[in-house]
Formats: sequence, structure tokens, C-alpha cells
Amino acid sequence: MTGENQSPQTGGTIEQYDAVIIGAGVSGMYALHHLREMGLSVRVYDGATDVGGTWWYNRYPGARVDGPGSPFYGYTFSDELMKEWDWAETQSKQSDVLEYLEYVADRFDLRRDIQFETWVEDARYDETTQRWTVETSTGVRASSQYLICAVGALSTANMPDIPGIHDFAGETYHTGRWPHEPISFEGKRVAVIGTGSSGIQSIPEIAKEAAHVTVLQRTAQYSVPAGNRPIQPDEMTDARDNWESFRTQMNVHPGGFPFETHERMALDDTPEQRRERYEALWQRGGFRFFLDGYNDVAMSEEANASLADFIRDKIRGIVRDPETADKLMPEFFVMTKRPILDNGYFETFNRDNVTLVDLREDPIECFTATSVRTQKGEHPIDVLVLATGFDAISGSMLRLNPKGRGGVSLEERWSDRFHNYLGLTIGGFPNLFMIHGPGSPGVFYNMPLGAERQMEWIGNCMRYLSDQGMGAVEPTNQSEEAWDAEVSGIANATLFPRTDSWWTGANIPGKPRYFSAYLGGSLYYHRIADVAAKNYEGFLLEQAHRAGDVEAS
Ligand code: NA7
Repeated sequence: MTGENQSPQTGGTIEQYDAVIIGAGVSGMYALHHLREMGLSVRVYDGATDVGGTWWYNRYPGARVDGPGSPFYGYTFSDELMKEWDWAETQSKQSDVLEYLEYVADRFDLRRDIQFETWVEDARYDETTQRWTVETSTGVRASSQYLICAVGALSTANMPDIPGIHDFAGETYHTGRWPHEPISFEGKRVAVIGTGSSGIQSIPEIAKEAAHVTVLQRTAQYSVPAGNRPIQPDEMTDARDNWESFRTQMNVHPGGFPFETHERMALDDTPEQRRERYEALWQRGGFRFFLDGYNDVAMSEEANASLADFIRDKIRGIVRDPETADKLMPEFFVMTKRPILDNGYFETFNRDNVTLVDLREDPIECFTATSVRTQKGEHPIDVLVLATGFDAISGSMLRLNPKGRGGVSLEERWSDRFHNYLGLTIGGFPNLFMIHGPGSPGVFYNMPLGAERQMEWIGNCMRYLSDQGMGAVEPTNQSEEAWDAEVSGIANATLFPRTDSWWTGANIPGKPRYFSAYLGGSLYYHRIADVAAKNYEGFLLEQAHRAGDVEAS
């Protein structure tokens, strides 16, 4: 159904669609393609000027894929796309990933159904019509049966609230909101707050150019060499020639990559054998350092300590000044914050123009117009880089703050926990679907592939509703509670919830602190398929109020 209606309240025009998608990043782009292939009318809204989502925003120096990388970080839905696109490096640069996404947008003619520079300011469910109405920053209003929230797990920037930060008169940039024009650090004194992936990727690049870099570190981090290298032509050929087999492996692998799994446990090996294995993996570098080691590292304190000690020794071996090396010693369970890949991060502290401030022993007091003042001294600066991360996983849903049945807002519904069923749906919010939301594998899975698989489930659910003459679907409270217990049960068997991280929401003051991602890997896709096979067990289906509301074909 496509068309326009008059709004009863304002008399303004409301565009009519089967589905509205919020976000034109990796997930929203696929959602659009998939729903269009199903024959539905779809409109996508995005605040940016083009596709890419997180890859459009995160243009900071050194930004690269920092998980298992190319050629397997990308869409799998099109064999032609796989044949046509050449990846240059294993850890693709942000600009290469963005170029790929732009190519996908061209290749599948996506932009004709995307309205850019349009921020969705409100989304409300109408129980009578069983439809959502969205209001946007450009004044465009739209009504749709389905609302697909592809709002990004890492897209709501975390702006630190530090006394005087707004008095700072120099340039300030957040890594997740990086300007499009080139930023020169030449001859400038720069302070970087934050040593997560974004800080650790950008600090070595900034230090190459700046007069001086002051790194303001709250938590010392484990990081391993990214092992980035060019992808050889025969590797791309192999990936293409054996694509069917790679894709099958990706679908069964716990993280969505075509890697062998193993049953090795650290505690079954001697300390010497462990070191040998860690050393070989360190020399190769890349995210597989964490995957190809031992399976008990995320479960057992003792196994965890063997890997943590190894990395701490590496840091001590790289950083020449022992006092700086001491400050760089991470203390939490390794892997319980997002593992980090770097290109010469620890080596950067051997440069004369880099100073490390440990905020745990020397906290920031305030910013002035020209400096950052810590308890032990004043650091004059020209540029402030905020590598302070995101209100992750649930943050962008809360920023959207849709209003469901009875006008209840998501903020109210999620005040204590991120209630959801299957990481896809929320009770009281019929016909709303999330991609990579809380309760799903999200950032713990190959995100383009995860988006495809979640979206296929959503499309099938929509088709089922249409076939059954149903107008609305939402989970019961009991199914949400059972899902919450399942998600928490898996997480609580690991060390992950024991560390403060953006995975647990601990980086955002006042946020419910618990581990909300589904850690069961590809088991998730069996679980959601099983629910569908049982005629959407755990969901309430409501008859369509008006004929013609459901036209999924
Ligand atoms: P992260 O991993 O959340 O890192 C943010 C960093 O900023 C981290 O070191 C935080 O310290 C630090 N931080 C945040 N707020 C403050 C304040 N107020 N004062 C001092 N330090 C602060 O975000 P990233 O963008 O690096 O990484 C997200 C990425 O993970 C994503 O883009 C993928 O690449 C993978 P903390 O550790 O909380 O003590």
C-alpha cells in the first residue's frame, strides 16, 4: 500500500507505506532491499546525507574494521555483489567500507526509497488502525503498518559531562561524529579522552601529526596487533570460487565468520604450551587472536589470567618507560570489555610527543578555555578529541523513544530493564521490530550477516501475519521474561557481566546495568526459527481491524 492521506489532527499530508525503516546503515539498507523484494512499499529515514550509518559518522583518523574483517565483513545476500566487489585489506579502512555501502546503494537502487537529512522525531502506535505514525524533522509525516528500527547499536554518541567542557574554546571532536572535511593536527596540542577502540585506533595517527598528544585514560585496555595486510588477488578469487561453502560456514559459526571452531581449553595445556599458542596468535594478529586461543578464557578466572598476563607482558615489552607501562596495565578480565585491535598503539607511548595521564590517580578537575586541568597539573591544548564511545545497544532505541499502546513510551517501558522478546520485539509496541537491539547477538556477531538473518525472520513474520489475516503482533510479558532469563543465563555463565563496559551499560550514568546481548552465537538463529516454526510461539496476534491493511505477498 502506498499513498497519501489527510491527517485528522492537522489536516497535513501523511504518506502511507507498508513499512517505515529508521536508519540507512548496514541494517536499514538490507531491510529496505528485503522488504522491497517482498513487494512492500517502504520508506527509509536517516539524519545523514547518505547511506552508511556508523560508517558514515565514524570518520576519525585510523578508523577501520576492528573485528574479523574482509572479505567476510559484508552482505551475503547477493552472489553478484560478492563477485563484483574487491576488498583491499583485511581490516578495511572506514572509507573503503563506506565506498562498499555506497556501491550497494547504487547497485540495488536503494536511494530512491531513502529520505536523507531527515531525523525521525516521534513514532507513535495507533491501536485503532494498528499502524505507526512517524514525525520527522523535515515536517514529513508517514504512517505504516510496520516500524523497523535499524537505528544502530553504536550510533548515539556518549558526550562526557565534565566541568567546564563547554568553556573550552579550541576545536572539539567526538570520534563518532567526526567532521567530513579533513582535520589538521599539524603543530597542535591535542588531548584525547578515551582509550576504547576509537581512542586506540586514532591516537597513533594523531600522534604522527600533532605537536603533542595528552592521552587521558580512565581504564587501561588490552589491545592486540590488528595484523592488517593487503588481501591478495588469489584470496579474493578463493573467496568467490568457494563462496557457497564460505557462506554455509558463516551461517553455522558462532560469530558468523567462516572460521574453524575448536574445543581447546587453556587449563588443559601447560603454561609453556599456552604461551606458545598466544605468541603464535599475537604474531599473526587480528581478532582471531581472541577466537583461536582457548574456549575457557571468557569463563574461567584462571584461564582468563593466563591470557591477561601474556598481554600485560607484551605491553611491558613494548613500552620503554616503566612508569608509563605501569599505567597501561589493564586490570579487568581480558575480553570482558570489547577486545581491541591496534596499529602501533602501545609503541606510540615511546614517542616524545605523547604523554599518558592516568585519570584514576590524577582525575580531571575541569576544562578551561585553553586547557584541561587535572588534580596534578594543567595541560594546555588546542584540540580536544572525545573518544568516549556510545550509549550502546539500547541507546539509539531510547533516543527514538517510540510510544506504544496507551501512549506508553519506551523510556517508561525500559526504565528498569530492556524488556524484549528474541531481541526483535517489545511488548506493548506491536509491529515494531528492532535489528541488533538488546536481547539479540548484535555486536557479538558479524553485523551485516546478523542484520540479514534478523530481517529475513522479520519479513517471514510479516508474511505470516498477512497470510493469517492478522493486523498486529507483539510478545507476551511471559515470553519477554523467559527470554530475559535465557539471555542472562547465558551471560552469567561467563565473566562478561563482571566488568563495567558499554556491553553492560555501565558507561552511561543511570542506565540499567546488566549484560543484555545474546551470547549464544548462532544458536540464536535456531531459537528464532523455532519460534516461527511454532506459529510464533510467545506472541499475541491480533486480527486485522481493516481489510487491506496487510498486503505482504
Ligand atoms: P568505548 O569502547 O566505550 O570507549 C570509550 C572510552 O572513553 C573508554 O576508554 C572510556 O573509559 C572512556 N570514557 C568515557 N567517558 C569518560 C569520561 N567521562 N572520562 C574519562 N574517560 C571516559 O567506545 P569506542 O568508541 O572506543 O568503541 C566502541 C567501538 O567498539 C566500536 O566503534 C567498535 O569499534 C568496537 P572506561 O573504559 O569507561 O573507563
